[in-house]
Amino acid sequence: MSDSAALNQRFGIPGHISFKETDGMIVAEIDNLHAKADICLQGAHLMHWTPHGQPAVIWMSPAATLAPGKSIRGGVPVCWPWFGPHATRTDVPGHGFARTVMWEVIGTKALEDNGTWIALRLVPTDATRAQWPYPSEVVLQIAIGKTLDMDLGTLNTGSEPITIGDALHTYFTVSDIREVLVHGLEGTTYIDKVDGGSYKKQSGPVLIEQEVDRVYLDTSGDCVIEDPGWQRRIRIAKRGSHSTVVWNPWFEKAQKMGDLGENGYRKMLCVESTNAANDIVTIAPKKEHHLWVRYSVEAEK
Ligand code: TA6
Repeated sequence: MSDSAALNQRFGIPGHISFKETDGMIVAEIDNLHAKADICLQGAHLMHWTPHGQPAVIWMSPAATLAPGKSIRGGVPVCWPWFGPHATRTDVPGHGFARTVMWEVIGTKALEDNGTWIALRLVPTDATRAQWPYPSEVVLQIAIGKTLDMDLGTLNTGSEPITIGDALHTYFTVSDIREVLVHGLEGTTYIDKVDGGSYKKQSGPVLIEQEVDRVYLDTSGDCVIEDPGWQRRIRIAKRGSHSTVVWNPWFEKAQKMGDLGENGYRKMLCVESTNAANDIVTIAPKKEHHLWVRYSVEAEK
């Protein structure tokens, strides 16, 4: 029996979730009364979330490719157990290994509000242990409905404290990057990675008129992407994260990256709920840390 057939037998729920194999990759497809979504089991990578009657909320690059061990451009990459470059090692991937290794489905459920719940757990290997030898378990829970809820949980199964950085590195779809505003970060301090890592203060909402790559510090409140072109606001609520990354590569960087598609940078904006910079997390033995987000769409006021 194929992997997808076995998964459908054990975790498929008619009217909610099924599993298919595409280019050798296993994908969970969710289609319920509220929305459509799909999740690649490699990286527990949510690739799309489109509430019925809405333009897609989560952006996927038209030039993205699904390939074993390769990160996917778009969706919600899971950055774990570090964010950005490793603090000391150069032989390990930026943003950690979680997004390019296999995760296993450990549960699915039809929710009372007609949403769909799925839980996935990272499958440790010799290769992951060589990068991260600390006893731990990481589980991503996702509830797809009128809202998109994601909970990245890390359990310290060892007898010593562990320290992690992590993020839900979410790509949101916008009508035109030059038109949108990001509210919720006014007056906060950020590290400007486009300007030598200098510390700056955010004045007013965030406008995107050039490459933006900023780590906003001590930020735990909601962010709102105001998109006048589609007369909608995307609300990003979170818990367990006190830093927020706003990133758009703009034209030149996008050209160099080569996997955002023709002018793809104009249709996407990353607002990432993170434990990054000084916001790394130390977890005591047998304790857990949860990074939780809720994405929702509101009509333009
Ligand atoms: O979160 C912003 C960032 O760290 C940028 O500096 C850029 O590198 C982006 O992530 C994409 O990283 P990736 O490894 O997915 O190409």
